[in-house]
Amino acid sequence: MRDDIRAVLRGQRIETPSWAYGNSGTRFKVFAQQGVPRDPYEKLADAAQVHAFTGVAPAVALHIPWDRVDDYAGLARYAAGLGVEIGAINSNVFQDDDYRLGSVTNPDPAVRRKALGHLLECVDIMDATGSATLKLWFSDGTNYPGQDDIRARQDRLAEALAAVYARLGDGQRLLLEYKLFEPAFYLTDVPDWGTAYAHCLKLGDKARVVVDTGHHAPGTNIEFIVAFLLREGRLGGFDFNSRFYADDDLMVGAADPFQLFRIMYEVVRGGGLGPHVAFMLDQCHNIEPKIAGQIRSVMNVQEATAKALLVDVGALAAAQAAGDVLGANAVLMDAYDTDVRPLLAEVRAEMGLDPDPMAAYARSGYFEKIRADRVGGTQAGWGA
Ligand code: PSV
Ligand code: MN
Ligand code: MN
Repeated sequence: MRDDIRAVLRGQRIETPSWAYGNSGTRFKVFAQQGVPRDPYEKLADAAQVHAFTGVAPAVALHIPWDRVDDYAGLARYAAGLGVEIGAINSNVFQDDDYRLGSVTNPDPAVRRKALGHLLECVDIMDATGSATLKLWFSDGTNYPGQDDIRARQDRLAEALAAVYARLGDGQRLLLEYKLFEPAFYLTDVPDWGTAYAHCLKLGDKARVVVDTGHHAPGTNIEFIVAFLLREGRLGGFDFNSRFYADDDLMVGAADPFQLFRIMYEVVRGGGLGPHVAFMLDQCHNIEPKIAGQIRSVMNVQEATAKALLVDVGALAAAQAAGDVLGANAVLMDAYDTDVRPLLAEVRAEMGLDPDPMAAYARSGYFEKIRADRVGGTQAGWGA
């Protein structure tokens, strides 16, 4: 197997979310699990396990205020001591009563000021932790036609984004996330990549779009969006997860591994495998064990990446140029149909890791230890 592919796989970097380690659920029920973290420090410790067994998950995204601490610089030092670092800072302007009619698009200027204050606080936390990325997802929208003025809400959104953008320091950037619907059902203020892209273009080069794979209508060609944004230099990253019906937040690559491969092929094709694109997981493990669920997810992304790297680009280009429809499709499918698990096992061995992260984690006894040590773990924030 080519050395350059192995090198890329060794250097891959996948960020796990702090909220994946705490209890989560649906609006019907949060199922408490044993051994879940009681505070942000324990979430980092769990994330460090995912990195220890995969070697490619060195960063952990925080969610504020779910991960609020007194000393953020201390939290970053604690992370470093565990062998991980703080990744994206995720804002939360969707869980206060004040945000019933929206946050930065709320018709009430006082609520807008409060929301903006939180977003700016998140940049302070980036300064303290050394995080380079602010990830913004807004639940803002309306439930009924006529409820509020669509254009005015866009103006308010643009105003808030501009204020946040102006606060970003050198080396910091803002990722704007879109979502088709939910919790608003009639209108969502950032419903699609086009809206996010347009706002980012206005803001400047430090503003990029983040693609959450669960945030599209069924059948959406997500790889087209990825190809387009990469081509325009505006793909900031991914929130990876799987969906069957809505924003299911299931393990990435579980529902549709072929889609994940197609996305990763466009990433490779567009030169997106690098630090300028953040590969984040945005998942909740409602019924499955959390650390193992994250390890499995990281492995799923690795497998899709390996297959994407295996595409014979020369043969593909030749078939495409010749108008050989079946030949071109066969080149892509050959890569997808390759069993890359032996290759990844070898790559892990080269990194000094166990070739089977799931088994190695199970053998480690970490879960038994946290189950005994931690009593009364907290919810991730969802379903609270
Ligand atoms: C809500 O849909 C959501 O899943 C968004 O995707 C955010 O990225 C995430 O929550 C964390 O706020
Ligand atoms: Mn997301
Ligand atoms: Mn989501």
